[in-house]
Amino acid sequence: MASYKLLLLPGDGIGPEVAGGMQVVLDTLKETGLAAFEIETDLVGGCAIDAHGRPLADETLARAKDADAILLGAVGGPKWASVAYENRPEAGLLRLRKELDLFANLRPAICYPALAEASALKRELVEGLDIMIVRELTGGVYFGEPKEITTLEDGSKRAVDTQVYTTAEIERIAHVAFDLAGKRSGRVASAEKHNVMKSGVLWKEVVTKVHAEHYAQIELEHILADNCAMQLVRRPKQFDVLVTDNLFGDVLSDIAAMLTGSLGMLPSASLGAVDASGLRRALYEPVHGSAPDIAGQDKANPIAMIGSLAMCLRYSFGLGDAADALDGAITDALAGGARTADIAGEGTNPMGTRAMASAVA
Ligand code: GGG
Repeated sequence: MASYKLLLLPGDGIGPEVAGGMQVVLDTLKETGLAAFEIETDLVGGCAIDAHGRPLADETLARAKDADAILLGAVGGPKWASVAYENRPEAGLLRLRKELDLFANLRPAICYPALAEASALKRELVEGLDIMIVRELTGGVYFGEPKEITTLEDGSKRAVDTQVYTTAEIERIAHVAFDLAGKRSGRVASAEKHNVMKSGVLWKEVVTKVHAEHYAQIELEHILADNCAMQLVRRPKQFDVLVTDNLFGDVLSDIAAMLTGSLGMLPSASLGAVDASGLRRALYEPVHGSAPDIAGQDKANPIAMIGSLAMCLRYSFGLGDAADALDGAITDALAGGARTADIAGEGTNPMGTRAMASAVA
């Protein structure tokens, strides 16, 4: 039986609870004899600030580099609101993504049949919805310099964030999107704002070139990010693979989440490049944050975290059948009526995090 070394970083808020739910499922996978997992647990985000004074210790980063895959819960919370910006909980996650060069963030937004009524939209608009958002994760305004707040002569302030993209950064994320589309419906929409942003002009130019040179069989549509947001709530099933930059990807995937019923439903994979030995670094995490308002109450939906484990099996370990089985278990649990509070309708008695994880397991 193959054995994989996983680094588990539960993080803050509901992170440890959803990670605990995922571990119930991991134990079941282990019992099936499909694969064995050696799990090392460490700190990231606010809990790491409390323990080490920094949101990501160098030792944790070294462990992350050594693991076959990383599973992360969520980071952040009001407890660390007064921490210096450079040292805030989110900086730990951003450092992990940057240092491991996890440039390709895959965020599938799937509307499970049993949840069509829980969607923010009418059933007919979301039934069968299956969008793959490909968010560029290590560039753009998240990392561009300068990034600062300065004080002007009159005492008022000036804040600057810088959006930077290079040809190489856009090329590699475009390849990921087109390759994925080749295995799906063969359609890619590329969202930017070339009408107001130079980085949008370059984004459109490079995506067009990669398409023409390598993927002529794939259908490509360029769409302005604001129109894309509108189309996601107007007619979401027009999209299959949607590739976009770091910031637009964050915003558009939160919109897409509400089409599936809840932010608690969206898993993600953050992937690096495949190296010479065929391996790549990868981190898997739910799209949602630490939800401090419900932390510690056994209320959080663990499906995004469990779905992230399914993505780990698929993309890091090539265990496609096991990933399909896990996705099927989520479908079945929902079809059987399992609901946490975020996806329970009016008058329904929701179950807790642990009960939902057990239903899937
Ligand atoms: N599980 C995701 C999470 O904790 N997100 C909080 C965060 O740091 N978000 C930054 C971003 O991805 O834009």
